[in-house]
Amino acid sequence: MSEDKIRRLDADRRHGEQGALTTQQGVQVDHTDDSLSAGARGPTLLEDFHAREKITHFDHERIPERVVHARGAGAYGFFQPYDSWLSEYTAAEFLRDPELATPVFVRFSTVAGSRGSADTVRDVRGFATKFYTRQGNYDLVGNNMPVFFIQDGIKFPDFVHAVKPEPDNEIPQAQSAHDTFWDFVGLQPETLHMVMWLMSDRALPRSYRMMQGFGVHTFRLVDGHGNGTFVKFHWKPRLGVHSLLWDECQKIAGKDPDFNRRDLWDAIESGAYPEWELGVQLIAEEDEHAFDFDLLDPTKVVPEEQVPVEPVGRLVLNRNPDNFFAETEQIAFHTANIVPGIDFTNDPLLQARNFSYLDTQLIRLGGPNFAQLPVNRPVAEVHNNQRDGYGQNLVHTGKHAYFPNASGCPAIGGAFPEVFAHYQEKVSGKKVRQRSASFTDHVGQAALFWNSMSEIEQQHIVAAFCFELGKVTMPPIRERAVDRLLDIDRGLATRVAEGLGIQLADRPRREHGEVSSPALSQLNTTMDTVDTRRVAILAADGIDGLGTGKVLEALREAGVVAEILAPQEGLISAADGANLRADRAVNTMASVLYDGVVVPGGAGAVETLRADGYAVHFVLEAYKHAKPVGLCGAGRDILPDGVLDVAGLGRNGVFEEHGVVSSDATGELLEDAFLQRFLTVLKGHRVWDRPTAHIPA
Ligand code: HDE
Repeated sequence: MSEDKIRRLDADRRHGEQGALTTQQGVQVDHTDDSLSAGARGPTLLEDFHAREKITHFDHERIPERVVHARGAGAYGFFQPYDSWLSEYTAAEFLRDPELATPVFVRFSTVAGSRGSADTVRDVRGFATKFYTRQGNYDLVGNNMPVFFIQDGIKFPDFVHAVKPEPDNEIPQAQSAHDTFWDFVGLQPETLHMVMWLMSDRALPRSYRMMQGFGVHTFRLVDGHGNGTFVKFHWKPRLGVHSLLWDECQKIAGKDPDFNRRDLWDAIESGAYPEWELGVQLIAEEDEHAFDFDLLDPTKVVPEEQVPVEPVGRLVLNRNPDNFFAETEQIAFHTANIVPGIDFTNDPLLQARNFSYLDTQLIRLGGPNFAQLPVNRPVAEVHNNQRDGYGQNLVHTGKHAYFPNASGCPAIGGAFPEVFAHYQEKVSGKKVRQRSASFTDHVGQAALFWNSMSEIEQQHIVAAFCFELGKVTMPPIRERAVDRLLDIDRGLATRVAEGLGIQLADRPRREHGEVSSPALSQLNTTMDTVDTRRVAILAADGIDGLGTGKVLEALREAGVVAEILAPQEGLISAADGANLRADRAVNTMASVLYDGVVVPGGAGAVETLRADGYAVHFVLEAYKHAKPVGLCGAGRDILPDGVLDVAGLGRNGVFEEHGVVSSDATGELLEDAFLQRFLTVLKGHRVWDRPTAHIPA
């Protein structure tokens, strides 16, 4: 971040935080606990300017929440290219200069819910990045899914009204599992590809730090001579792409509705800075029509196997905001905030967005001067003749607020790429209200997505359809939606129809062949790391203190966030006198808030834990959710006899079966073997082949 920007932010931050209590006018007051009244039991006096000002300001604290993407969390960081190879394609300095770290603010969000809704709902996630470049602010306002529900922005109000809570009773909050959403889907088949993504694990991210991001539209890069190249933007997370299970999501929505927000905040506070790689798919202008879909159609991906994603640079988030409202709430993204070297295409969804974002900020932020808010201010200098308006913070001097004027200020800039120049695309056509014929295949890529999923991902998709459509109250809506699936894949439609107990129409499916794109399966994104995974160690008095300490140390050394949970917080008296402290009481947490669990040895401790419903439920639930379970020595007795027979717990030595890692003696705990196996399972995120039907949910 530039020194100037830091200085300005610091000045803003200091405002109102230091010194004695004053009114807005700077008058010091010595009492803010009682109103001014005529006698201690008398009426409050109108002349109490301090009380009136305080309450009036409070009355006006709220601004309209975003009409979509109201719920979000953000952070500052930087973007830096690896090298200068993109210079051949773009004049945008921040993408070309490897010496340049451009400051950014990124805001992640859910789409449908209100500002106070839970983080772990089934939904698309926003991934919006503001680059404070030296050539002006550039906003890449993307999502964690590479396609969208509709092709033309004119359908956006219809789509959003359908997915939002129903208007008569405002139910349900932050969910697509209701009649109006599925009514729209059934009648508007261009939604189908995106609906497949929404029913997939992508809609349930384990963390914002473990999501891919996509610019969605095809944009243009423009080189220093004005030549264009089509581009698709991709963000790939360093930690791989990982999801929660739907059952977990629903439980976390109660246990910790701020789960994703907290995760981002905690990671940054602890110095585990989230990272993504920016990649681009480049397509030459002359190849515009080389695909069996239209590049301008935002319901289509360009398969990575066809056009590889080439790495450009790295995004690191390393600073939490100081004030949620001032920064995360007031940040104003706009797809039309672009810089020299980047341009739009005629994607009709993008064209509508280029209108909508400025328009929405005017009502949300109360007037045309929101770009002066600290989080929105460019680091590039701003000079123009725009004046006045609500919330004007600048004191413009001089007489000239028009152009041309005698002083010639502000001067007109030089030539591209110093100034922005629109890509000189040739356009012609009759004025028509008509969808291009090249936009009509709504199911080919939905089938591609389905074909590219692993068996477990397909199972989750079927379960998601059954859940969502199971909440639909009007049978014709449900039936039409299932019938649409027939066009994608008969197997999918049959499984969903069976799950819902409805009869599938007897008509042929459309043929798409078995084409697949392995890059679409998130199981192919797993990275070789356990960084910031959360592991609970269940403990109680009588625990094997030394062994537990070693597990804790080894996990933390590997980058895991390991926490000791005990029936009470505070000191634990270990069997061997070692010093251990519980980080949290087990009943304030839940297995759904962790990625794995370890029960160390110590017969006394395990007896106490076994008598504690929370602890037993904790391990069983972690097992049910396919998480790594580590059981050492007496820790193997945590569960009722026979429950985990499948894990081969009777065996000697260090043993792993279906992600349950056990060692038969406490001494073994110290062995690398136990930890190595546990960490290997943790790297895989979940143990998808674990049989769990015998454990209650
Ligand atoms: Fe948005 N979208 N959108 N959208 N969108 C907004 O802008 C809109 C679309 C996306 O963290 C609003 O400031 C229209 C696609 C994100 O502040 C609004 C259309 C994609 C965010 C708006 C779309 C997005 C928004 C609401 C169809 C993925 C949150 C508040 C033409 C590529 C940004 C605001 C943040 C927010 C309009 C479609 C992503 C109303 C009209 C496609 C990440 O302007």
